[in-house]
Amino acid sequence: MNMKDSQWWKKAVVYQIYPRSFCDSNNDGIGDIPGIISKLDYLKDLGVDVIWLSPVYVSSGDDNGYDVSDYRAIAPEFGTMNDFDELLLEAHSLGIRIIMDLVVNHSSDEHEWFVRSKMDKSSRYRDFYFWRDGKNNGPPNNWGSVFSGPAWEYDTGSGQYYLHLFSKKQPDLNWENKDLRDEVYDMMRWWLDKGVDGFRMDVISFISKVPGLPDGPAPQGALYGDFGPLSVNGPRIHEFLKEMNREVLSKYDIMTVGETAGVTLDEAKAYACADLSELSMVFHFEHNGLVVENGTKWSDKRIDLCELKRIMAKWQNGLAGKAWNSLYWENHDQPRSVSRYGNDGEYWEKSAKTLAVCLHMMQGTPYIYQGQEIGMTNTVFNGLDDFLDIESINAYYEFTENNLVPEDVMLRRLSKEGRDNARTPMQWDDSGNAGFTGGEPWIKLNPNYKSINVRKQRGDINSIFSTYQAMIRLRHELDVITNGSFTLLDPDNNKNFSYIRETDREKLLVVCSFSDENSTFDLPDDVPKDRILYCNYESEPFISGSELSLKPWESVVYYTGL
Ligand code: TEU
Ligand code: CA
Repeated sequence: MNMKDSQWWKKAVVYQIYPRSFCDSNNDGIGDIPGIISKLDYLKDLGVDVIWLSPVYVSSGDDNGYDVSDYRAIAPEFGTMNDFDELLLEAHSLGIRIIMDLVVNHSSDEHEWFVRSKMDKSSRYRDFYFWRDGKNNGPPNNWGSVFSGPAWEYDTGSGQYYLHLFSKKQPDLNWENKDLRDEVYDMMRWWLDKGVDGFRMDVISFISKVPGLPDGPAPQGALYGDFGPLSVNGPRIHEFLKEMNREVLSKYDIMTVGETAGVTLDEAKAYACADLSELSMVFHFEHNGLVVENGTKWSDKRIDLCELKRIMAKWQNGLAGKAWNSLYWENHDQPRSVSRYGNDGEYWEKSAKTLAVCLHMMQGTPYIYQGQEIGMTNTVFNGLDDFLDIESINAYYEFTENNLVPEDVMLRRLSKEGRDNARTPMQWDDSGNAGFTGGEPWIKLNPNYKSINVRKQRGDINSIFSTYQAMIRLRHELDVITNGSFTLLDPDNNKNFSYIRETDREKLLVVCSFSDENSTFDLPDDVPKDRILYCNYESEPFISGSELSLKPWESVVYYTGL
């Protein structure tokens, strides 16, 4: 079989594991690989097809594993390579595939390549990174880092600066250098030959920089210039990915997903082109951007439903037949979806279910982030000390010390958008530490684990967990979910999110209330109402003529098949 024809990932559902926070087997407070192995039956029960494993490599620990210091070794806190091999074997024996996080826009400053590159200007590794002379007694250009401060760090030893778009312990790798690219491809083959099933590629849209690294635009009052136009979807990005595809990816039956912050619809059509000359699919960030105000996600902005619908529909229709979508509300960088898009108070359960339905009935490969399947919520932060994430801590100081935002306002914004919300331990049961660890967890638990946990929901047909099971089953069974066209209904209705999926043999109508109030919805003519596949209330919605009455956060899926 031509491997490019299999495309098993179009029908697959992916589950993201953030290993540090998933399950701790040895009570040191840190989740680990044996912990994951012990929960494979749980994932099988949920029904997912693929695990995306956030980084488990040896790391300097500045960004929880996204600063890799050895790409071919497992961090001792997560276990051993034997543990990893066992995980892969056991997952495969259950029919679950595993994709690895590939973090190659940057390495750690403790990676051997960087250590040598810093030590010796004449080493072959010097050019693996971006070393530049300073300008006017300052950095080589005006770029700011994603994690605050300048994107350059001065090295007294060599008298030059190196580039780091993220933390200064994450120096950017220079993809212009073919030796570096070959090293990366070798390492990828090494994992693929071991049997892993693909990669999630960290900020892969950042790897090609505009030569000369010119200044970025800096609106008045901005502390730094924006590297975006000079380093996101850069001039050689598609050349690099096509080369990687030719030399590595195309030789294996795998899936790849690019984390492409800053990707546009047109760019995505190239990255995730149906001819599979680059990646299987990409993550776009447009819906995450709905909270951005004055250029920052640290805002009080609430999501506007009509805007959300417009964005989702744009990607559904824009990529149809041309490239493949990925579908996600959550990951380890985003707040919990039931807190961001739903109602994590009175309508916690209904809204978590509705978010599941609304996303999983769309076209594309869905990603479930650990805990999302039981409706885990944003946590409670009592002060700056409760934040562990480098992004939040650095942002706090940058915004408050420059008098951009008062301290209490900044703390409120960090609580709403901070990445630690996603990183609290997985809530397995209501025992001490939620069954995550018998020791002291590395990060505080969400205090609501006594009411929100796996033990309470697994086996209960009315739980959020069961809704996720049902959505996954439907995706496996119904071709229309994978292949049907998408039509958004009533785009200007700010109380519900409804759409039709259709092939010549099947039709789905998905109606989701995103409101705390009762609402009505005008059914279009000729909608399929033959069979209800799912409804999150006990009694189905009331239909009178063409008017459907919806209860708060009600969702229902109607089906017609030929
Ligand atoms: O994230 C890339 C990215 O664009 C982040 O800036 C993300 O948007 C941000 O955290 C939200 O404000 C990837 C990883 O997913 C993230 O965990 C890493 O910290 C980052 O790359 C650097 O490797
Ligand atoms: Ca452990």
